[in-house]
Amino acid sequence: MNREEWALPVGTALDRFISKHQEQFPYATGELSQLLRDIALAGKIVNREINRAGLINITGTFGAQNVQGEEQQKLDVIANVRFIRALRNGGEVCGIISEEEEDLIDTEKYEGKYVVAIDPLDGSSNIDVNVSIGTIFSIYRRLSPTGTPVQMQDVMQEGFKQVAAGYLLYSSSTMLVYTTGHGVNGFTYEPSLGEFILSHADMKMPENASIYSVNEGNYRDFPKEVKEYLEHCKDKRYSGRYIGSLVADFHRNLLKGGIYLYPPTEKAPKGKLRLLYEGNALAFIAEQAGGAATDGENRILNIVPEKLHQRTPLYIGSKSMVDTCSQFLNTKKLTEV
Ligand code: AHM
Ligand code: MG
Repeated sequence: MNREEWALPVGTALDRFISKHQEQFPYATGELSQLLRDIALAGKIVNREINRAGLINITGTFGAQNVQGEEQQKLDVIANVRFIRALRNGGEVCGIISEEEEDLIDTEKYEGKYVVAIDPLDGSSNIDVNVSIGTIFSIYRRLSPTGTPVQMQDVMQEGFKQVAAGYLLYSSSTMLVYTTGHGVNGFTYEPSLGEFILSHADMKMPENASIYSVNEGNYRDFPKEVKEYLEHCKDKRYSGRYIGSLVADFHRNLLKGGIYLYPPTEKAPKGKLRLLYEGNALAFIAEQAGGAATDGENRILNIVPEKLHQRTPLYIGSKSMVDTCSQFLNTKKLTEV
């Protein structure tokens, strides 16, 4: 069946959409479908916590730091616990890596065929100020045999091996956007029904656009080639839009077209964002929607991970904007700053 034949109308509930898509794979056992349902359910729970955040005094820092030495917010901790619990209880996942956890988590569900990488609450600096935040996830098929404990090799796979990836955006409405490698679909949460409903079918990132999204406060620390590209954006009179929540900035650019940049800086010579929790999932979605993602030299999805919490520079968005940016970056090889 081609994509048109199984396309479902806007208004279809997520559950039905997942089941219908499963039917196009004759040997599918339903485990990936169940895993996606588990993630959606955990997303609903986290969404509820986020909506109550201001009321029940659960915002603010938790008094701990995550493995990157950043302050953990209470909601970061809550989201981390909720997603890990949902994934562990579901039974389809033998291992989990999380931006908020130092090590690989063995779920002890040895029959689970999948591993998940997750950033449970992205954009944490925006939690306390009621600005959009998100959850990002990547799903890989394990490499080690089922029936045995998860191995490090299972989670250290290149991004192009993802079987599914997506994000939840907690914003003016809550959305789940995901791909299984057959296009990108977006579902809006209808709170009175407790359902995600297909609202954005077969999403395509506009090929060219005029939004650039970067923390320009870091401008002086950017490599010369990045500064030149940003000058080009200004010469073109592009609009600058930066929320400071990667999911929200990415989502806007997915709908309207644009480029998001997190270049290396003096403080963070590999950039700030993480390859396994942020870069790979969004790169997979971007490519599936016709966009592109690079670290300045390599396609993000081709990078072989070396460390769980590895960081990467990220240039992601509309294809022709990322291509132009890459041309600027590669006029000379990126100078280390
Ligand atoms: P987090 O996962 O700790 O929230 O950090 C990632 C966030 C991204 O959502 C966002 O795009 C970026 O960090 C903002 O960083 P900065 O404040 O340096 O611009
Ligand atoms: Mg993050």
